[in-house]
Amino acid sequence: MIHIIQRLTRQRVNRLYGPLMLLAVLLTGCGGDKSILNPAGPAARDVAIIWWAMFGFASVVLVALTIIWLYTFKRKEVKRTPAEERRVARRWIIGGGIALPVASITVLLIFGVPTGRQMLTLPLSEPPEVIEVIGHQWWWEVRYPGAEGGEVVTANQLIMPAGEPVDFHVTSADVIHGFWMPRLGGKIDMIPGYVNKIRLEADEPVVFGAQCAEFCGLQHTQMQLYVEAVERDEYEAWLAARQDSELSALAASDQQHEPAREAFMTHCARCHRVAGISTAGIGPDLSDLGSRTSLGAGVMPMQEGAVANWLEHHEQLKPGNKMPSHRDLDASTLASLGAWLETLTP
Ligand code: HEC
Ligand SMILES: [Cu+2]
Repeated sequence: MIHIIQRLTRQRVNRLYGPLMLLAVLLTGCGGDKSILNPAGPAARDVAIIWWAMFGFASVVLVALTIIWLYTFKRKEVKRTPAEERRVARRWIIGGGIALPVASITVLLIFGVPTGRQMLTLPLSEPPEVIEVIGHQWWWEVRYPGAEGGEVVTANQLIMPAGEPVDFHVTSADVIHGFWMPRLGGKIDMIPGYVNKIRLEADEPVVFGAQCAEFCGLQHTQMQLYVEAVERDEYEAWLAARQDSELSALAASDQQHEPAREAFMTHCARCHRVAGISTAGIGPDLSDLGSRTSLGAGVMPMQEGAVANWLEHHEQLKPGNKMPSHRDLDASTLASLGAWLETLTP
């Protein structure tokens, strides 16, 4: 007897397991640092409200249609003349096929248009901060043209001031990419040869992720961007520490890393910029690499020894990425290059 009960409960639990797991997976979409349902700014909040309203309305429609559909099995045959039949059919077509969609689309536009409008880069009395983001296969170049003391350039991380609108000017160096910070609002295409603009704001200091949202090749999913919104004064200090003059001193700071710098000039300088040493922009700017939270646009966390590990294994860590293999360099050279690059922490 007990045996049978046990078996039955187990079966019941087993049967519930699938739907429960599915629910759990679906609910993960409601939180996290890349969820539109976890808004961190005014535009994203409006988008989330519209999303919930649409979800609620769609649920009501689904339930109503299901009830009507079930009712059609139950109801008794009504005798109608062909003319009556046509009139009833017409009522459904006009009501459900024209009036309902027109009404719901109108309501959607009433709320949707202002939401979209607040992301347009319309003139403001005080011009907002401009941050330029350039998509590359498969990494992000980020430029701060408005920095006091000259433009600042970084890669794979975006620091922005919180509590004020920021205009993002986005473009691409190769194929079409998509700039998307789900917690701040709408996404926008990054198109080669054209600059798209979007205005977004973070309410308060926060850290979250952005993601390339337009399929751009093999490592599209590994094209992630670390975003951090900070207070205005912290933002300015962050920029000041990344002025060329500051970074150049950093790159040349001690004799110990002289061999690594030489190896860099021979093998890496044609693609990477390190302020004060090299100027190329084919790969990510490495001038402040030591201060990053991850490497390879989110492929691996930054920690001691991570850069050497990336240099040695990047072809396995991010297959197909556009950096050539470093198999011609021995492990100790790569280790010294890694150790030096990790010291570049403004
Ligand atoms: C032909 C150009 C090229 C050369 C030469 C090159 N790299 Fe790269 N490197 C790249 C590209 C492109 C990426 C971006 C890969 C990705 O994430 O998809 C990259 C990524 C990196 C990264 C990760 C940067 C980040 O923001 O996460 C480091 C560190 C790096 N390279 C160091 C080096 C070193 C050190 C050398 C010399 C031994 C070197 N690279 C040589 C093109 C190059
Ligand atoms: Cu992309």
